[in-house]
Amino acid sequence: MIIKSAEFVCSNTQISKLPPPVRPEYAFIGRSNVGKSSLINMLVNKKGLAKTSQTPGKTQLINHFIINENWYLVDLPGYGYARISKSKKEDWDKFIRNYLNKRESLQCVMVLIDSRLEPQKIDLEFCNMLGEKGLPFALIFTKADKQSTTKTDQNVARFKKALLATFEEVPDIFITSAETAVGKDEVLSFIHQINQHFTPPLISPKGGEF
Ligand SMILES: Nc1nc2c(ncn2[C@@H]2O[C@H](COP(=O)(O)OP(=O)(O)OP(=O)(O)O)[C@@H](O)[C@H]2O)c(=O)[nH]1
Ligand SMILES: [Mg+2]
Repeated sequence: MIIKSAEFVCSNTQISKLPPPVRPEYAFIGRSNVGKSSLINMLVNKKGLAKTSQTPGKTQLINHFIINENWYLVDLPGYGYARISKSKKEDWDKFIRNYLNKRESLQCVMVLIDSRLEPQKIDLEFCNMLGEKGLPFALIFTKADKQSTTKTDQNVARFKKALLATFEEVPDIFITSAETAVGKDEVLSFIHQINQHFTPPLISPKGGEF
């Protein structure tokens, strides 16, 4: 898929204020600092579109970006940031769960996993929660430039194995790097495939191509 345009639309904490659910949407989620915002920028060739930082906890709202005037990428705050107050954590849980439960146009949750790490309990729990809700998800391993392919493959294999303790099959898996753009074509063509099958609701979006 060729990216012709990518624009910021809005930031929200309230589901009621999100754009109308008339276009296919893909949410990027994962631990704080895993590289969600960087991956979005890499996919759409626009450094600085989603705000990134070396300090975890940078993204704090539900951020919608419209791509090719016809589908949304959504940047979400990360989970598992230790230096966050209990009440903030509860707020996070509430509004992310609410978003995941209620967003009709959400086509696939893209769960980002740090490819340098062995399977982390918090990531497996998050995947299990999605599985219990019946929400489609894909796994995106990030920061693959930071170590050898062998090491990445080992961690991916371990994660798959851990998932198979609770799932019958593993979801689609992508290995990516925001630095080298590894995995870009694969992720975009995955999204493109799903976009092709999106059935617009009664109000159809104006113009544009998927
Ligand atoms: N080497 C390398 N660094 C990366 C990659 N992706 C992200 N980073 C770095 O990791 C740090 C965190 O990246 P972000 O994209 O802000 O991470 P995030 O998941 O959006 O973080 P929060 O919004 O805080 O949850 C930044 O310093 C990025 O430059 C990657 O693929 N390779
Ligand atoms: Mg971010």
